[in-house]
Amino acid sequence: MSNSAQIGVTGLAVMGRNLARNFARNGYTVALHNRTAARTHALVEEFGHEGDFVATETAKEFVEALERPRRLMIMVKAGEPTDAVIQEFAPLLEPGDMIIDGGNAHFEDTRRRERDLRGQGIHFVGTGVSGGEEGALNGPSIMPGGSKESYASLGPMLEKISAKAPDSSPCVTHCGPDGAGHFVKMVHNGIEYADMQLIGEAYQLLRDVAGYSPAQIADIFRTWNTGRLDSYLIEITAEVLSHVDAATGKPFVDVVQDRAEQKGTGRWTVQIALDLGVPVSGIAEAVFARSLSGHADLRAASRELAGPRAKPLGDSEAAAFADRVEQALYASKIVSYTQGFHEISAGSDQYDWDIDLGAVSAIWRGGCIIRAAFLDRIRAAYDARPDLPSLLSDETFAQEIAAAQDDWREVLVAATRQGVPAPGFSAALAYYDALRADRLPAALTQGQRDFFGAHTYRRVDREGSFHTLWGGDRSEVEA
Ligand code: NBP
Repeated sequence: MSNSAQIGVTGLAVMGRNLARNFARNGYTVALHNRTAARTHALVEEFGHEGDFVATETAKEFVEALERPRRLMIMVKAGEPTDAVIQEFAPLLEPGDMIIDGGNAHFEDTRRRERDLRGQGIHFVGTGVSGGEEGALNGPSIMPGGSKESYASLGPMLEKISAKAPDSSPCVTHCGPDGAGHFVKMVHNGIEYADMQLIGEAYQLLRDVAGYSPAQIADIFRTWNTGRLDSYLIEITAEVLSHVDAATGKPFVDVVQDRAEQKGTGRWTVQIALDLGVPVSGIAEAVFARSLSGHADLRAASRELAGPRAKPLGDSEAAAFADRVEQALYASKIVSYTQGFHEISAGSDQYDWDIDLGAVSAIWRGGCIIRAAFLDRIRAAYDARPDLPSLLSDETFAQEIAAAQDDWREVLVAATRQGVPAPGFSAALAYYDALRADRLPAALTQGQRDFFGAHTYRRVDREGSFHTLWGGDRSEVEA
């Protein structure tokens, strides 16, 4: 068994097991290890015929099964388990070996682990993996960070097991050093939250304002999926909406409790955006909408508050409204990607990662949850102009938003009048209008800050910082 495996996977729950099978199906010899050995044996028993596996029970056996330099992939629960596994294996490794963490780690943890292991000559490769269980088996979108040397050794293997975009290119790119891969994965998940929230709002508007049934809305989504909104999430939304609960005969969506859960990467995206000073309001609204949905007691206590209840439109108006909702959804989606890419760009500047935004959009075209035809256009925008200040500065996107905006505004008017919450659509439009505003009330905010805290302000007509003597004669002094 010794030194024969090109890669080893430790942590063989759903993700690790499927990634290990994916490597084996692609012709690699895969060493297997799991804290509880039963999982390792179950994998070999069930799927051993799919390729070359080397089952191991101890850390020593596992490490010895790997060819040098060793490639050891960790697929355990993110957080302390990852540190525990690193502590178990690192002493057995040698300079040049690689530890690849494919879990959903916080990028700051990845930076710390990379730093700690660098001293020992071990390459720590924090790697985002998206696509869930099915993607892990048949081709995920892969976002590795870590050193260039590690990518030279690992890249070809990751390219082989990754999803392929519609133009057949592999959905993997070296995102940048240390935590870059996990940072990109985090923002991917933040964008996923925003996409799901916007789709949810479109559904609710079509249901409450237009008066369509879930089955009719499923058909509308299917039609949208043949156009510019073509994406995995729109496709599965139609599936979910057309599903009927076998026990009650009701639409499935009506028998599920309306409380959305979250694991944390969306929240991290917003927390980090706050630290970086990047306005990701659409992603934040998506995270808050999930939190709000979970406050069952608060919602029950507030249900009788005054306000309109939506009255569904007639058939002819409903169809026109649905077209408007498509425009609002598309425009809001452009804004949430704009915000997500802004965050990646800010993270890249802050940590010196030099992330190629066009390459990132290209690897999200297959395998991952946000895969969408639209990402081709984002890539084209960044390829044409790598220093694009914002996606909204791209002429094509700007024109599309210009064409959508009247409908977008009308949809929000209808939502507001009828009391249907649309925080994602509304945050996206507010962001758009704030960016295009000649003047923002931030001037007044600075005035207030100077009044109560002598925080100073800058003038539009001269350089320098100034303070007004608010408590005195209100003359201005240079600060
Ligand atoms: P889980 O996140 O449920 O983790 C289970 C695995 O962690 C098992 O192999 C378990 O070993 C191992 N483990 C734990 Br728990 N504590 C350990 C410890 N102290 N030492 C060693 N091993 C330990 O598995 P998953 O859903 O397959 O996800 C794996 C990673 O992939 C996670 O980081 C997750 O965030 C990430 N991810 C998941 C998805 C998804 O769709 N599920 C998508 C993308 C990324 P045991 O068998 O002995 O209990």
